[in-house]
Amino acid sequence: MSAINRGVRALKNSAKRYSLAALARNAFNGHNQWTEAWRNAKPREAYDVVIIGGGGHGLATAYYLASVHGIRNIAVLEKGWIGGGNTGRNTTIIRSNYLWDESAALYEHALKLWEGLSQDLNFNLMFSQRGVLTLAHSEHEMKEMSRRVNAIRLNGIDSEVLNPMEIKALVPIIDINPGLRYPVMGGFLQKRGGTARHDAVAWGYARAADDFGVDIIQNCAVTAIRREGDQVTGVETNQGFIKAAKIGCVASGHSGVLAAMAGLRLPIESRPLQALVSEPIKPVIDTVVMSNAVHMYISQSDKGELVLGAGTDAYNSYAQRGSLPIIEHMLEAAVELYPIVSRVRVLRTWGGIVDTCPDASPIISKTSIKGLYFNCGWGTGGFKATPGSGHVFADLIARDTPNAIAAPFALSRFESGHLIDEHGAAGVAH
Ligand code: FAD
Ligand code: PYC
Repeated sequence: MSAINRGVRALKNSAKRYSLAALARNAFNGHNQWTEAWRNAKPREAYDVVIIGGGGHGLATAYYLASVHGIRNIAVLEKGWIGGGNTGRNTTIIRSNYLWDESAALYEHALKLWEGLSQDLNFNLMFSQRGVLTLAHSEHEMKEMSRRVNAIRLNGIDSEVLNPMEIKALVPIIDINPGLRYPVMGGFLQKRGGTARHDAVAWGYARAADDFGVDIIQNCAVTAIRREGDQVTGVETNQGFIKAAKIGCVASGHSGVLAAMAGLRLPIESRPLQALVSEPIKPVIDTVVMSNAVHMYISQSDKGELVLGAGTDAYNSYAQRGSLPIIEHMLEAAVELYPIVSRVRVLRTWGGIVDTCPDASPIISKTSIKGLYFNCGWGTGGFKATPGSGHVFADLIARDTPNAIAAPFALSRFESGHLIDEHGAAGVAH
């Protein structure tokens, strides 16, 4: 299909989906005739770009390749259902308060995109800038916090220090008794930080990419990456061989597996990361509070569930589940800091597999194989980066050269030693 035809189809799809007549028709016919938000595409023989991984980052990459770079002969291959990986498993915290200049540039680029993303995708992502507060529980953390806040502000990113009384005013359910095992000594707040609806991010990008003619192919597992000499030629999948001039791997916890398919080894470990929600209760907290020292964080979803998360499990695994002691440890801390938590029931716990780099920073990089690119290593904190990651990765794939934001995150940093150590900003331990 030509680019013009795809453009015309995108316009027609929009008119069909969003017109008042369509709304009225669907309201009166029992909502039975909504058009699918994206086509259930079957693989074609060849594509200019194949993206492996239909999470937020992969879908965003496809969307920006199409919308910014005019490359529309693209397939996104997802072994399960889109957003069924970490995109649909995370606790949706968004912020850009990182220590080093390179990370500040990357995560702030993402946050700026978040600020206009619902409009850009014409999809309500429920992006809510309710603020993200990080607590300090010791003298050491207080000093570290001053350094961090100064660095963040020097990069033009909002960050402010709060004392315990100010924290209590912002978060009435918190216990600021100085006798606690981990007393609240202070904290720093990024007011522009917040949350978004994670599934909506996958759906919004999928629909927008589909409007540009991108084929989104679910239940399509990549089983091998083929190359001739040092150039990729395509991928083997459970739906057959698909030719590709360029391949972008955006498979989060399974990045190491994909790299091995191409004969590469990444400096990555894959570990379970767990979270849970309580039964829904009336609104009790309208910001996000993180506490790195005790490995727990809390927010409240729009449905009323308390959303609580822990640090990573200590062992490597590809099972999307973690161990009970991590949950118990996190809940002990939660009950101490927020006593009302002891009176709500746990509704659901789950885990995802996160891919962590030795410096707790991502990889956005070309490889030694022509046409093969990796976007991975986001560890416990890639949801917040979704739009920025897709935007710069699309740019890398389209131009075959990294832009200024992506360049520091190339694989070559593990040879040169120019690591970007963001363990302190990771929010949860890993
Ligand atoms: P994914 O959404 O995992 O997408 C990768 C996709 O690749 C998957 O759908 C997978 O099925 C597919 N895939 C893998 N192998 C293949 C193959 N061979 N063939 C085809 N498809 C394949 N980050 C934050 O910023 N804030 C948070 O609050 C936060 N909380 C988190 C809480 C938990 C419990 C977890 C697990 C993670 C959290 N994260 C958070 C991290 C964040 O979820 C991830 O960094 C981010 O979602 C990664 O997005 P992605 O699109 O790269 O990965
Ligand atoms: O990166 O902000 C973060 C985060 C919070 C919970 C998990 N990751």
